[in-house]
Amino acid sequence: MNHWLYTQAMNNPERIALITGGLELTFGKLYSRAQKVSGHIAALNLPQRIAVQPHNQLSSVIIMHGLILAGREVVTVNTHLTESEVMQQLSSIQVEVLITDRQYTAIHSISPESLLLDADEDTETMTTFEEDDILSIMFTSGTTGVQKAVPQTFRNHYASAKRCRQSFPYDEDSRWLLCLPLYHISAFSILLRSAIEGFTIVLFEKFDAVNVLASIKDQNITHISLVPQTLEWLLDAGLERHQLQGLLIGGAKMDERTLEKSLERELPIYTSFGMTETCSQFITATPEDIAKYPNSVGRVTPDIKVAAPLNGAGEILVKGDNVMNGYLYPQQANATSFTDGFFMTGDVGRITNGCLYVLDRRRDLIISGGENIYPSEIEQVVLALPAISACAVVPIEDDKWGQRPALVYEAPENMDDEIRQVIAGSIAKYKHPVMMKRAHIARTSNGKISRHRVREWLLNEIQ
Ligand code: S0N
Ligand code: AMP
Ligand code: MG
Ligand code: MG
Repeated sequence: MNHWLYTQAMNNPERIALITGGLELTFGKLYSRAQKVSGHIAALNLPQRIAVQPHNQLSSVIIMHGLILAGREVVTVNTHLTESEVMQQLSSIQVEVLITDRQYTAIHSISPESLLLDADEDTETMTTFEEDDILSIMFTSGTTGVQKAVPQTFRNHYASAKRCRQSFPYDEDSRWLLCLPLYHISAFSILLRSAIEGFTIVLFEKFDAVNVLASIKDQNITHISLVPQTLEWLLDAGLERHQLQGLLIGGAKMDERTLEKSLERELPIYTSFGMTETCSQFITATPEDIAKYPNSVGRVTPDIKVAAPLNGAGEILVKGDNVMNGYLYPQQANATSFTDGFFMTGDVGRITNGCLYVLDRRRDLIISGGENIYPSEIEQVVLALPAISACAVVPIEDDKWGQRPALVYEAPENMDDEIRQVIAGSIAKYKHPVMMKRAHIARTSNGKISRHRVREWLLNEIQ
């Protein structure tokens, strides 16, 4: 198959691919700039698997397309992580090169600028790819605290884009506002949909409600992807419909008040459900679906299944070309992640009237502003302090972020400062507990700690 960006550049060279920071780039220009990057990568003899820590900037878009054209696997890394978190992720899948503007000691880093210098030599790039090649690799947090590496092939991405368009209509004349981080599939998928379909992306360096509203009003934005939290912030700032044809909401459950407010303003809301492993949403409720079945995430197709009796609750299972083939790391997670050809999401749902409802998310997952946090990521770090005999991280409700993590720990004396210190050195700031309590933690008869009971205790305590 021909590279999607190559095809756009050949067929529609003058069409606008990207608008950002007052700049406009056509598909022809984007392709030629990405091709130069690809030439640099080839000339430097860089390995097959290359990580990038992308800011939401033009340079990242060019570099990521350049990596794809060079036939490299693009490993995307969250820009907020600490060095130890980055190294854990990269070493788990043997990545030796990272494109970043940060200074790391433990890995060969390349600055984005050095890849963007004009190459003298004429560069030849491959124009085709194999569908089962890996295009990207993303990390997703797991229950055990270990980050899991998710490979996403060309086939996966193409199937996902096709599926997306079926329930969330867009075409080559669309203008899609991109204000989510490029290292997540929520945003990366927009880059690929644009290369496949030929629509224009309006890229935001960071989410800012006032600027996003101004862009929606003045730049003829037709489509936007948001997490529930950023939708709420936009509503509070006065979001109106203007030229919007669709707001794609995903990554977490949207609360009913946010939906009501959106409907009062006649916003064309699409609620969706998906994950990194499925290359973005695989089921999406249209405004018509939502009018009839307000809390559902869309109509079920034959390749979606809930492993439970009709109308009962059970794990949501999904099958299809958009689903990853299996974690690259840890491999043993694959044994418990597939059943009968279906991927097991870990989330609990129910199918009623042909629509899917998400009832409960993956065990103990905390979602803060659309970023996932597993308690064990934090608990493991805290438990490394010898004075701490037990601890539990549980969610508390938060007006701004939806949820934030709180820590309850057991120790002979107050350890707040030591805990803060060890956390600061090893865990990204958005995962830091916003509250700490020292207390005796009750165990079950077999000695286990129940986060559920700790949470109940804490809620009682802080009332
Ligand atoms: C909400 C966002 C935009 C907030 O980030 P912001 O305002 O840019 O913050 P920073 O300037 O980076 O930092 C300022 C301070 O705020 C702290 N902070 C940042 N983020 C968080 C957070 N999430 N929770 C708590 N604190 C946070 C920083 O630490 C910093 O602190 P100080 O000032 O003290 O140093 C940002 O968080 C964001 O973009 N969130 C969304 C991420 C996302 O995209 N999640 C979705 C992941 N899921 C998927 O990709 C699968 C589903 C999917 O594909 C999808 C999802 C949505 C829509 C469509 C789809 C689709 O299917 O297509
Ligand atoms: P990620 O690890 O970023 O790919 O996040 C995927 C997870 O986000 C899913 O497994 C769910 O737990 C959660 N999620 C995504 N969409 C929804 C939704 N509509 N309702 C509830 N949870 C969701
Ligand atoms: Mg994640
Ligand atoms: Mg999420």
